[in-house]
Amino acid sequence: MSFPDRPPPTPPVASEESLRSQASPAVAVLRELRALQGTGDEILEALGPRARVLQLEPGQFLLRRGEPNSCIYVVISGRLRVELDGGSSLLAQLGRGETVGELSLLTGSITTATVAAEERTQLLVLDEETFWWMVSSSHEFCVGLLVRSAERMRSNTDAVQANIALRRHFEQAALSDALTGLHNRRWLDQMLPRIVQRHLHSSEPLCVAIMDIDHFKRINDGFGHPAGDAVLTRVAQLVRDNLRPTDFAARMGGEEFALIFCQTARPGAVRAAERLREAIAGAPFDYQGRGLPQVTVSLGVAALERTSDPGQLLARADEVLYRAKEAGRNRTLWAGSDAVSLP
Ligand code: GH3
Ligand code: MG
Ligand code: MG
Repeated sequence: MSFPDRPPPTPPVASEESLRSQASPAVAVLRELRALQGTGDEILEALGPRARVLQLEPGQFLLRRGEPNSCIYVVISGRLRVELDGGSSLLAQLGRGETVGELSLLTGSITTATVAAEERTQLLVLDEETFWWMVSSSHEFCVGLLVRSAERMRSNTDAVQANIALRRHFEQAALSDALTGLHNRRWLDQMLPRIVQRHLHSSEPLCVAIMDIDHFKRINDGFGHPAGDAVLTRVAQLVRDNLRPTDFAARMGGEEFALIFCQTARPGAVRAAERLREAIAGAPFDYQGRGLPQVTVSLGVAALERTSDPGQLLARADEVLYRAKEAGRNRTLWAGSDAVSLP
């Protein structure tokens, strides 16, 4: 069950009037509640008239996240649902003898979770004064309170950890390419400016290459789109195998990749690009046991200049890539000079 979209029209907490009309809970009932276990009958007898009984209907709210709370509630019967925010992440379900409200009461802060009844639920309500009276009267109550508070904190920490892991997972997914597992265009747009800044700041050389698979359309047309996908995946693997750990690779889209050679001047970047081009041109490609034509790539390399921004850097690499295509493909050219490698 999840919470209704809208709060119920009736106020979640019963009025004083109706509270008073409820009979005091019998000592026998109190004695069986986990929260009060071990507490002597004398204290339970004195507690009876001080405590109130509250009944919630299914879906009715007891506490709302962000609102103040000054009571501790013990479940007599029924079940409560504790969520971080209404309707989404279930934090806990509380049954007979379990308590809620102690953390906000102890810390004097707002409620950190939303609590509602999953079914018709009866609660023992200890207001602040009664709560502190119990603390000073019953050692067993204090010990139980400590244990339950520790459990509650542990479960909250677990939930926070799980949320952090989930967020990391989504952040990671948002920045990587689903097909190849390389970084994606969004990553490139976010990271390249930072990488450029870092290199400009430290006056270290940086090169960027754009690599494009030659006649990729022919693979799609001749062998089908899934075969094209298999080629993209294999090329990405060859990229990973042939780059240094300090370099970066991203799939910019389609059959186009950006390679970032950190702390590398143009001759080193061209050598790295050529090594990769040769590895691809020499690698066997197949799809479902069927051999595919030799795959080749063309690359355009551009070096960072003091005046260039990330956009210009990529544009210059793209420009030379275009020239490499025109010059016959399966080659690396660099910006600002003639071809440095013609196979
Ligand atoms: P060139 O040598 O000039 O680069 O020619 P090309 O055929 O490689 O380039 P073109 O731009 O004509 O074709 C690229 C093709 O890549 C067209 C597009 O349908 C295909 N493509 C883009 N993304 C994907 C993908 O994720 N998977 C597959 N299988 N094909 C894709
Ligand atoms: Mg292409
Ligand atoms: Mg292309």
